[in-house]
Amino acid sequence: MAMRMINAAVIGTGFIGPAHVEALKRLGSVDVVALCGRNPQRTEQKAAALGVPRAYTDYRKLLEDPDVEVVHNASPNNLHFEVNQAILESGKHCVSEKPLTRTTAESRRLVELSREKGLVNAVCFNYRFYPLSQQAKAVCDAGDVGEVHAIHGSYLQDWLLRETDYSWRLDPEVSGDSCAVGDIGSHFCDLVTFITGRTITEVMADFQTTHRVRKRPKADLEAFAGKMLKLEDYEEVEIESEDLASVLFRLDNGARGAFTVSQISAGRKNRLFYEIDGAKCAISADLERPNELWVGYRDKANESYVKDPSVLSEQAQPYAHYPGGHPEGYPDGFKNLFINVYRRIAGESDVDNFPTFADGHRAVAIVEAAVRSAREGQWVTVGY
Ligand code: SOE
Repeated sequence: MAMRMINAAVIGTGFIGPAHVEALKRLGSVDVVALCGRNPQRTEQKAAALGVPRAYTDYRKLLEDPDVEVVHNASPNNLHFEVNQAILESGKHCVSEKPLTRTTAESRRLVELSREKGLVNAVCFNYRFYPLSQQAKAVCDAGDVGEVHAIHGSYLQDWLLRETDYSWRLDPEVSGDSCAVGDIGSHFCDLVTFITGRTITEVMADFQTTHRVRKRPKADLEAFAGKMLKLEDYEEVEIESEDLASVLFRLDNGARGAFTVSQISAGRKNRLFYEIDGAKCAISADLERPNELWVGYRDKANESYVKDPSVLSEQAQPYAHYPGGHPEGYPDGFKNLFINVYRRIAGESDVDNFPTFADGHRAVAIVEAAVRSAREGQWVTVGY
C-alpha cells in the first residue's frame, strides 16, 4: 500500500530549523513544502539549499497555505507561545521546539488549546530518541533498576565561556527568565523523568552569571561567520541571566537529585551526563557518547550496552537503524522523534509516543520554579 505523503512546513532558519528539514526529508513520508524566516534573503537562500520550494517571511501567510498540514516551530523562544497558538488555531498539527513557552500561564493555555482542537502536538526533547535512552527507559520499565533512590548529573557546554560570547538566549525578553536551566537543564529534567517515569516535585537552585557584562557583536553574527571580530565591532551589555547553575531536586517517590548546568565549561561541547541510582543497579550515560549505556552493580561486574539492535530490548530496537559498530547520533534523534509524530498524524499509531505539550508544560514549570528558588534562596514546589 502506498504511504500517504504529509506536507510539512518549518518556521525558523537558525541552527535547528534546517535540522528539522533534514530529518523530515529522511522520513520518506513527508514533503517539506515551505520554510519561513524573518530575513527574506536568508530564508530564500536556506530554502533553496535545503530543496524547499516555498519561502515565507510572515508565519501568518504560511498558516493560510492550504497545502500545509503540519507546522514545526523553531522560532526564538519569545515567539513560541504566539506562533504555537496560531498554528493550532489554524487547524494544523504543531511540532514545537523547546521551551514550549516562556511561562506556565502560557504553556497551560497551549495544553488546553491542543486538547480542544484534538490536534497532534509535540515538543522536541530529542535526547529521548537516542536508542540508548530508550534502552535506559526499557530497563527501568522492566523493573531491572528497582526503586529509584537518586538521580544526578550535569549538562555542560562551553559556547558562552568568554565575555565576547553573546546569544539571544542571554536576553530575558527573548529567551525567558533563565538561560542555562531553560536551555539545557530542561533537557536533563525531561530525559531523566522520561527514563524513570518519576516526577520532579521540588527544586532548590543556585544561579551564577559569570560575566555580568558581555560584549555583543553590533552586527548579525551570521554575517561575520568565520571572521575575527575587532574590539570596535562589539557593544557592552549588562547580563542578568545565568550561564551556570546547580539545582537540588526531590522526586515524587522521595528520591533525591542534583544537576549542574553550565555554558562556560571549557572543552565540554554538549555533554549531557546522567546517573540513576536504583535499588538493583545504577544506569548512566554521557550523551556525547550516544551509543553507550553503563550499568553498575554492587555484587558483580559492571556492564555496558553498545548500540546494537541485536542486544537492545524490543522496546529500544526500532530506534536503532544501523547494525552495531555503525554509530548513530544527534540528527538521528530528530528523525526518530518525527517518525513517531508522523505515524500518529497519519493515523498509523494511536499513542503519543513522543513528548507532547503536556511534557513541554512540565519542563516550563520546573524552570519557572528554579528561577524563583534562585531568587528567593529557598526550596520551591514545582507548580504544574
Ligand atoms: C544550545 O545551548 C543548544 O543548541 C540547545 O538549544 C539545544 O536544545 C541543545 O540540544 C544543544 O544546545
